Amino acid sequence: MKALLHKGMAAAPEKYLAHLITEEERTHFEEQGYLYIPNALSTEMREQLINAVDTLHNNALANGRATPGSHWGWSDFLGADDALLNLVDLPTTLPKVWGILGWNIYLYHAHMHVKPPAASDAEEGEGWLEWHQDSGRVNIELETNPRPRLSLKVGYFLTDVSEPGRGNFYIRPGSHLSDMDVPLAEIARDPREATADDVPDDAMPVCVEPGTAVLFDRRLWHSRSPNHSNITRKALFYGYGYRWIRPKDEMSVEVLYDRCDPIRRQLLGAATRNNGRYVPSEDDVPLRGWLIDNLGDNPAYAMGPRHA
Ligand SMILES: O=C(O)CCC(=O)C(=O)O
Repeated sequence: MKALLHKGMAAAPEKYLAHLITEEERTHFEEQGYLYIPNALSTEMREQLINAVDTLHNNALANGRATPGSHWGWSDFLGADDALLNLVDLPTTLPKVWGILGWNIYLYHAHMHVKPPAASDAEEGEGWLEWHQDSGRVNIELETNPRPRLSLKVGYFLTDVSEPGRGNFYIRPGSHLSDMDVPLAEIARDPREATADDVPDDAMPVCVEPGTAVLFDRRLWHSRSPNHSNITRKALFYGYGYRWIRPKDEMSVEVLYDRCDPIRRQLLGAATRNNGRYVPSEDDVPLRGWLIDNLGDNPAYAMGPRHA
């Protein structure tokens, strides 16, 4: 059965307009590098998302791509379940994303993580992810200081991480503005699960209720931490960047285009031509048209008074 065409933002602008970024939120994000959005997911959405994550994880366990009791991460899942696809233009978070980055954006990266309770024989401190800024060689090859933002991620916490020790996401507030050493000698690296006994003094666990979204600047130094609870932590991360940034994951999204509205297609990376990512036509960036229709004739208004 062919899936129904998603009606999209044009059908319900008020749902998005209710969540425009406030000046207080913008200031917090600019200064601290992150922003909490409580209740970004309804209970029903959260349950659907947990179901979708569990199904993919169980498939991976069945075919040997995941190991029982071990951390598992996965990408290229947007077509697997509508609940996962619907996060691409979620009314509670997308207005904050365009409010920070503007309208020439798309989803360049998405990954999910399932982190079970640590094994009883786990070493002290095992289960940290190496502290990192996102985007690998971007942090080596860009010459300015601080490095530019370029992208941000929205983390959705599906399970209860309201207390530390539950495999929490960790951040160093404000660290996005101070460049720190990156391993210049290496060709490249993605952060690895590791034993880390040197948690920085300014590190903070992100303790949030299930259904909270956390926006963070890609430059914010961050990590994942050991899970000493009896709750398996489940989280999703959606990365938005400018349309001229290349995708970071395998993303089989073109097959979804014919059931998406134009804005969702933009957010999934559609372009009229390659140059349309750098020099967009109206058809490349329907999000801009939506902002003009709903917020006034200058779409930069969507980013707030500083841009007006
Ligand atoms: O799973 C986590 O808490 C960390 C995720 C992360 O490091 C990332 O999105 O780059």
